[in-house]
Amino acid sequence: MTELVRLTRHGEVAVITIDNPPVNALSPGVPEGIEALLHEATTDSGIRAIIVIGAGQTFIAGADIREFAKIVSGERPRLSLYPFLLAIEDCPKPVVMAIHGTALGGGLETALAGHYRVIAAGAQMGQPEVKLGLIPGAGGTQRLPRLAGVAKALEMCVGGQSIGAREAVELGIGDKLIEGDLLEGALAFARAVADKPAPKTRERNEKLATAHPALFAGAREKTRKAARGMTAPLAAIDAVEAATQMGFADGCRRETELFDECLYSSQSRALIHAFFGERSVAKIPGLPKDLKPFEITRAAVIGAGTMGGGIAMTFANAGIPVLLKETSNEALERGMQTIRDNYAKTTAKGRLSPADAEQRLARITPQLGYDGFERAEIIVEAVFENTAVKKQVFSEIEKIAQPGCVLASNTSSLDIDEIASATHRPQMVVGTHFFSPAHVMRLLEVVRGRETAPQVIATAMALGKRLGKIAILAGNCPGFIGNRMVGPYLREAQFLVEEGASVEQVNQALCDFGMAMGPLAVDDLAGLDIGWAIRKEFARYEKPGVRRPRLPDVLCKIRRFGQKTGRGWSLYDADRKPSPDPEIAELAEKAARDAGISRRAILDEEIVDRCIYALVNEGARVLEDGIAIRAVDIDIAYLYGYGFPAWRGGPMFYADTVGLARVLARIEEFERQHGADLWSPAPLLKRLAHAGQNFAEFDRKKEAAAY
Ligand code: 3H9
Repeated sequence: MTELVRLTRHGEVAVITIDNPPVNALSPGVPEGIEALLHEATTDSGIRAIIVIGAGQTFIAGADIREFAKIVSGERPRLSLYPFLLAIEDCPKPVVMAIHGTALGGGLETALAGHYRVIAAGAQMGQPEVKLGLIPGAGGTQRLPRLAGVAKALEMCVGGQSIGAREAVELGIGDKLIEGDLLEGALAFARAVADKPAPKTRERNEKLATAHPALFAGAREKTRKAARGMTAPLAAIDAVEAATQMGFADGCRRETELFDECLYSSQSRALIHAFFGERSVAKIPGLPKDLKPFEITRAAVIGAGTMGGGIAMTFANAGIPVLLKETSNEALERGMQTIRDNYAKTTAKGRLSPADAEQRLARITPQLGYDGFERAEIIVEAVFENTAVKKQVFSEIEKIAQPGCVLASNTSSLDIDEIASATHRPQMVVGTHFFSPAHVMRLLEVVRGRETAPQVIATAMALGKRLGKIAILAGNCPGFIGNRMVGPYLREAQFLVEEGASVEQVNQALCDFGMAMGPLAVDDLAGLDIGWAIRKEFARYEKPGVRRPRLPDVLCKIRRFGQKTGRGWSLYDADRKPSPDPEIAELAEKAARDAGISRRAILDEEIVDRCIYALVNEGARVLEDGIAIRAVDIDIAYLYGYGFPAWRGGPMFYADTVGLARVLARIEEFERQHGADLWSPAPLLKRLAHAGQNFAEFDRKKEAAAY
C-alpha cells in the first residue's frame, strides 16, 4: 500500500504531498500523516518553509464522506479536525498550501489554516457541505469570513457553490495565482516568504467588521425560500454570524454544536445517500467492465417539438453536431424559433455568452429530409407519443441508419420492444426518456428492451453523462420507473379531490412535505391532455370494476388541459399564475356522487401518506419486477426528474426513514379503506417489513450478489 502522505525536500523547502486517491479526502490517517510530517519539517533545522500539495487530479476534496455514517452509528469516534488545523496554523515555519483541482469542504478548511495559499489557474474552491446536509465543521465558517469577508463567506457556506482561482485571489483567499507548474510556483513563493513572520488566519479579524447588520436577517429570509425545508443552510448562517459575534475559539465551539446537529439529522443522511446514489446509478451490474461504448460524434433527432428541440439543444450544448428533422417547414421553423428563444433567454440571464450561444445554435442543422442521417451514430426519435407513429418512424430510419447506429426512442411510457419490432435490428434500439425541458432537466431514463445489446446500453449511459445528465437504467414496462410510479401518486391526488380535499390543499400538503410542486400543479404544467392520451393508450391494461379518478376525463372533455388552455385543476392568468376555480369543487362533488362517495374533511397527513406511500408501494413492485436495478436508482430518478426533496433522500429512502413496518401498516389501513385492487401491499415491501429489513439492505444484498 502506498503512503497516504509523504515528505520530500526541495532544498530548504519541505513538500508534503497527500496521495489518497481518488480525491485526496481527509480519510483516517491523512490528517495524522500531515501533522506528523509537519512536525518532522518543523524540527528539521535545514527547512525554512513547508508546502502542502495534493497528488493526482486535485488538492483535498474534503472530509471522507464515507466516514460520517460510521461516526453517527458509533462505529468510529467523532472526527475533530480543529487540533490538526491549529497545528498547521501554529507551525513556526511558513506553510504554503498549493491548490489545484478542487479544495472543497474540509479541503478548503485545511487550506485556510495554512499561512499562504497559491492557486493553480483552473482550481475550484468551496464549502459545499450544505449539499450534504452539513455545515463546514473544521473552522470554515470562522476562518473563511476572516479572509473573504463576511458576505462572501456567508454566500459560499450557505449556497455551497464553488469559486474559481481568480476570484479566490481577488477576495483574499488566495495569495498568488499560478499560471504554470504549480509546484514550481509554490516553491518560488515559499522561498520568498521563508523566515518571514507568518500571518495566522484566525487572528486576522479586520474583515469581520464588514458585515451589514441586515445581512443575516436577509440571508435567512432568502434561504427559507430558496432552500425550502432544509436545515443546514440556516445552520450555516448561524455559524457565520457567530464569527462576527464572538472570538475564534467560541465561534468554533458554536460551529461544532451546529455541525453535530446537522450530522445527526435525517437530512444529512438523506443527502449523503443522494451523493453516493448519484454515482452508483452509473454502475450497471452484468455489463462487462471492458465494454467500450460506441463513440458518438454526430447525432440526429426526429421531431422538432418541445422534446425534440430540447434534445437537439442538449447535444449541441455538449459539443455534438445534430441534425434536426421535421415534416413541414412550419413545424421546423416553430421548433428552431423555440430553440433560438431558449438560447436568447440564457444569454439574457448572463449564463451563456452570445458567441457561445451562436456556436451551439450552429451545431443544429434543421432539415425536412433524412440527408446526412446515414452518418449519424445515434438517431433519437422524438415524435408524438403514439406507438403506431413511432413504429412508422423506426421502419423509415432503419433503411437509412448505418449498421452501428444506436436507434433511440424518446418515449415516456411506451413499449420499447414493440417499437423495436418495427426494425430488423432490435439489439440497436434503446429508450431514452428525456424529461421536459430536455435541455434543462438532469434526469435521463435509459430503457433497455428485451434485445438491446449491452454495448448499446453502455453507449446510452455514457452519452447521458456526456450530455450532463444523470442516467438511470430502467426495464421496459408501461411508464418505466418514473412514470409507472407517478401513476398511483397522481391517482391518489385526484381521488383526494373527489373525496373532499381542495386542489390547493393537495398541492400545498405535498409542497410542505418538500415536493418542488404539488401533483395537480405538475399535471396542469404537463398538460392534462397528455395523461388523457396515455390513459387511452393503456386502457387495455385496466381491470374492470376498479375505481378510477373521474375528474381528469371530465376536465379534458371540457378542454381544461391545464396551463396551456389557461385552466385545468386551477385557473391560470397570462403569467401562468394559478388561482382556485370554484367550478372544480362542483365537478368534484358530481364525480363523488357518481362514484357513490361521501365527501369529507381530509387532513394534510392523509394527503401526504396516500400520495407518497402510493409511490413507495409501486416503487417496491418496480424493484421486485427488476424494472429498477436498485432502490437507490428509484430515489435518484425521483430527485432529478420528479422534484422529490433531496433532503428526504428519495421515496424509498424516505420509507426506510419512516420504517417499513410503519409504512406497511399504513398501506394496509388504506387497503381496508379503499380495496386491494388499489392498495394491496407490494410483496417485496411486506417481506422486508416482516423481516425487519429495509430497502438499503435490499440494495446491499443485490450489490453483494452482483460483484
Ligand atoms: C466535509 O468536508 C466536512 C468538513 O467541513 C468537516 C469535517 C469535520 N469523500 O464525483 P466523482 C468519491 S464534507 C469520499 O465521480 P469527479 C466518489 O464517491 C465533504 N469519497 O469525481 C467517487 O467514488 P466512486 C465536502 C469521495 O471528478 C470518486 O470519489 N466535500 C469524496 O466527477 C470520484 O468522485 C464535498 O462535498 C469525499 N469527500 O468529481 C466534495 N469525494 O468512484 C464531494 C468524492 O467509488 N465531491 N468521492 O464512485 C465532489 O464534489 C466530487 O467528487 C469532486 C470530483 C468534484 C471532488
